[in-house]
Amino acid sequence: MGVIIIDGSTVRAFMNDETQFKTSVDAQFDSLDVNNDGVLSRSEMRKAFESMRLLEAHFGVDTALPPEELTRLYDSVYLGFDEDQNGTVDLQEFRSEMKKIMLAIADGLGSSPIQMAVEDDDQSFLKKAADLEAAKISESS
Ligand SMILES: [Ca+2]
Ligand SMILES: [Ca+2]
Repeated sequence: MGVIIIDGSTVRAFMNDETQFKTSVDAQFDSLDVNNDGVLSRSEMRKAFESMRLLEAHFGVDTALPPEELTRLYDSVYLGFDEDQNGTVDLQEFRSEMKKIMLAIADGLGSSPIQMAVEDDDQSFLKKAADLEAAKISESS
């Protein structure tokens, strides 16, 4: 358990490293695809939102919302991912929407850093972005 500090440029640096970003997104997709059918269902995605904490970070959502409102919110986010509206989210859709969301997070953060508490085994993108930045800083010093 530790605290990381991230701002818009942390997130952007992470995304500009294409290989790194793609690898992370693809790994996330694989781990979310619990039944290994190559697409993400609504319930698989719901777990994703919860574990990635995207809702809090991106939408400023209080997760103490009533369950039915949370479900409505998850549904609308899911529809955002499911570009061709065929009821499942494939890798291509997942990649492109994650990119949009991460960019929106970067814009939202701007130059005012936020602190985030993370577990050591946290696999969220924000944690990875912070790790990448930390690695770059120690390389250059
Ligand atoms: Ca699946
Ligand atoms: Ca789809």
